[in-house]
Amino acid sequence: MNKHQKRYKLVVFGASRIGKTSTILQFIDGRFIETYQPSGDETYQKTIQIDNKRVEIDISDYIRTRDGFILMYSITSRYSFDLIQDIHNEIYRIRDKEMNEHIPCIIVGNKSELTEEREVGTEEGMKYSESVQCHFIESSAKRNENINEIFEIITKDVIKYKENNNQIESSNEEIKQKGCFIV
Ligand SMILES: Nc1nc2c(ncn2[C@@H]2O[C@H](COP(=O)(O)OP(=O)(O)OP(=O)(O)O)[C@@H](O)[C@H]2O)c(=O)[nH]1
Ligand SMILES: [Mg+2]
Repeated sequence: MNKHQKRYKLVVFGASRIGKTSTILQFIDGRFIETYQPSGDETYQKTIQIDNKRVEIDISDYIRTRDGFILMYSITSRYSFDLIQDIHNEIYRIRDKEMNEHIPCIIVGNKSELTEEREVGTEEGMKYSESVQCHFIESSAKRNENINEIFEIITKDVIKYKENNNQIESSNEEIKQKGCFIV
């Protein structure tokens, strides 16, 4: 990684067996494995191009201290969709953020090709995501549908978020240097 290249840390959260590892492997290696293997705490890296800039993203399943969150459920599992809502609340609790503050996040309904087994409607996923100000997409790790898009959308959100926060930090710095304090 050259020293000008930025690195962003993402995490994929969600219930067991909904396709988190499959999505990451499809994205990183362009492969899909039918047989299920439970995950440990692996991390994966890939360099992608965002608006003509190369950025490195670092993806894991289980780590907490992340820049952006991919909250994944399977459209075939109502339980996994409900769990996303708990995880979302938990992230805000751990980060000590108000619900109206933005944390870079995308909600992903995976296994989208299993239409016959669908338990969660597209509209429903979309509505919930809107209500918590997260991006939303349905994907299929199996068919490699919308996989790159997941990582592109979340990385753009993280970049924008970091730029805004740096602006806020540097303007706070300016205020401090001018000797003003806001309590
Ligand atoms: N039909 C279909 N099957 C999928 C898709 N994505 C993953 N799978 C299958 O679902 C099973 C679980 O996928 P994993 O990627 O291991 O799920 P995970 O969320 O990482 O599971 P844990 O690591 O246990 O939390 C595997 O048998 C995959 O082949 C998909 O888009 N469509
Ligand atoms: Mg896994």
